[in-house]
Amino acid sequence: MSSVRTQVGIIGAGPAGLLLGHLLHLQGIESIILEDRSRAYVERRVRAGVLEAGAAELLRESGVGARMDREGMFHRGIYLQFAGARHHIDFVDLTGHGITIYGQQEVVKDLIAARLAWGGPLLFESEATAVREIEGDHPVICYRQGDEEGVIACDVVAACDGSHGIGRTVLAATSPRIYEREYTFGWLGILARTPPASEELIYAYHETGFALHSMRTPEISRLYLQVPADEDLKNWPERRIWAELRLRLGEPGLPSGEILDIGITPMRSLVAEPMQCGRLFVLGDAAHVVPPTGAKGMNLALADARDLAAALATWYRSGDRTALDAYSDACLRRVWQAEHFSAFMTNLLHLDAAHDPFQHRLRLAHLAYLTRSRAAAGSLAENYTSAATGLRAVGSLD
Ligand code: FAS
Ligand code: PHB
Repeated sequence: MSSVRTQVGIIGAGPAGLLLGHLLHLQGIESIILEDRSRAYVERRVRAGVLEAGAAELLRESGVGARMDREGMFHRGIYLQFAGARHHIDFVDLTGHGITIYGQQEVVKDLIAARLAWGGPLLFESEATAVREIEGDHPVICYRQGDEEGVIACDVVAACDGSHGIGRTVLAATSPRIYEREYTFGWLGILARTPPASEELIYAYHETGFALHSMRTPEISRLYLQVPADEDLKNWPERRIWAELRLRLGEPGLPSGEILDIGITPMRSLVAEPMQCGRLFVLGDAAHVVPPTGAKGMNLALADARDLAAALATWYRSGDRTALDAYSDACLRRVWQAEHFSAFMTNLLHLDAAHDPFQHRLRLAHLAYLTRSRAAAGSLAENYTSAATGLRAVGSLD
């Protein structure tokens, strides 16, 4: 049994864990990151695609944004497609902020490369199996790497291990309040080698269901279709996927292409309160999950990492625990705003299970209102870009 010591033990090498480790390093604070999967797996996993301006700026300011600036795509806004027409919502005109399209796996690659470049401890294929003594001053993480068992003694444990990790389990033992909503539908997502049909994202509401046209590069499209939550991929041969995308997106000429990745993502909302207990701090999907309609998941994870890194830097520098004790409250204000917006966008753009005609007309009415009212469009833009509540509005490293 190997036993090592560090200041911050981090579980999970997703956006939250990797950025936390990076920001702590910039403050001279040691950490060890445990990641259950291989490097190849986490760098290949296709997930989110949208970075808010604050998140992009944070990556840039902390020295890991160079490739994002070269390869990321800046978008002024999004399109809403409904009732056979397409309408642009110009975020820059409405809020002064746009968004950057840059795949989550690219963010993960950049953060892993930065950590390995300075020799930061990052243990792949190492599963955290237990977290103990979180109520004391010396918590420990037990982990398994192959046949080896190990223990990491630390001052603080940061559970960044996603919605199925051990962090949520350990937190659950402290009787947090769990707020949860399951949706009756999910997203069938494909990554396809075909040029995007539009220069910006298209969110489409159609009487057969929701569709989203996103992208990763000028040659690679990322496309989603609303499907029943328990849908079987076998019911979706490629021909049917492309036909339904053309119909719902209003893009009869959408070219098909080689499908590079395909999967069905369930839709749910969840918040665990509080996001901390003693020396355990929980970040990202381990603490909160949002339906991806608002493009918030990765941005929330990065924002939690920024808040916790700033609070730990103050605590290590001066012993002042104020920000550390307020970590959960500070994050939850942002999280609940994002939960509300994600639920709003999900309910606005997806068919309900009953295909209720009254709800359908309410959706069309609100979509039409968004295209007529600068105030309504401004509220959507402010929430989508987090212009009022995002990274820039919380915490600071210095
Ligand atoms: P992550 O889940 O990214 O990372 C947690 C890491 O911890 C993983 O690498 C996992 O292997 C590791 N881990 C788990 N248990 C462990 C243990 N016991 N020991 C060690 N390591 C452990 N968001 C969007 O905004 N748009 C999208 O389109 C979108 N699509 C998604 C598709 C899927 C299939 C999923 C699951 C999520 C999607 N999300 C999307 C949300 C997603 O982007 C998350 O919000 C984001 O990954 C959260 O980042 P982290 O909190 O770092 O957690
Ligand atoms: C994506 O590009 O994967 C994406 C974009 C916007 C969303 C969800 C996913 O709301």
